[in-house]
Amino acid sequence: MALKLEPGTRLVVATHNPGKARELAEILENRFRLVSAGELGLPEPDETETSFVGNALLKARAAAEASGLVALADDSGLSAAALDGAPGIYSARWAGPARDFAMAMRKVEERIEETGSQDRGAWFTSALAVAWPGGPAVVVEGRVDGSLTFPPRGDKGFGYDPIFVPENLDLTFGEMDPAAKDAMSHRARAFAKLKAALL
Ligand code: ITT
Repeated sequence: MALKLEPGTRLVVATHNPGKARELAEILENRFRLVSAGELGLPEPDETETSFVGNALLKARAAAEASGLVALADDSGLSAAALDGAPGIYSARWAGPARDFAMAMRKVEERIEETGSQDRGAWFTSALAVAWPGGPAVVVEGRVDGSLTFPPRGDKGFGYDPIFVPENLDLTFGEMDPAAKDAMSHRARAFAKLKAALL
């Protein structure tokens, strides 16, 4: 039988990142009854895999097993072309335990300057995984391309949004309205694939 996610399903959104949780809630609209990992007091698993897809599956499976509910997890990050894709899956870790993204954005700028490269190309990736308790899991990946700008601009969004300008636009994700970001983001593109697969 094909895997389906029925509208109205109780779905645990397995993230401890409030910016991500808000965006996922916006993108999922009112399709599901969302429960947060925080509400259920779910532990944050160590992200021991070496890819976005691997870590998204790991987080979704852990939340599904711990809650007994269908779980959705996102693993995402910013990749700089001049840094061969770094920080990538280490995007959250570059901000340290205090989740200091002003510092993390300076680090991206400094590391690129150290390479001497003029390439400011960058992309965001989001892997979205859905896992059923004791059962199967599905994972998809979405990506948005663009370029980096320094110093950071805008106070909307979260994480690295103030240094990322999506292709063919002038505003950073940090300057765009949330709905405009949601219409083109890596996370929205991953969800479109999930929708095609599961809804
Ligand atoms: P969870 O694992 O609990 O979901 P996390 O913040 O640790 O939260 P990740 O390991 O997936 O999540 O790290 C992704 C990091 O990449 C995140 O902390 C952001 O800084 C950055 N990132 C991902 N999507 C982003 C977006 O849309 N805008 C800006 N930064 C983003």
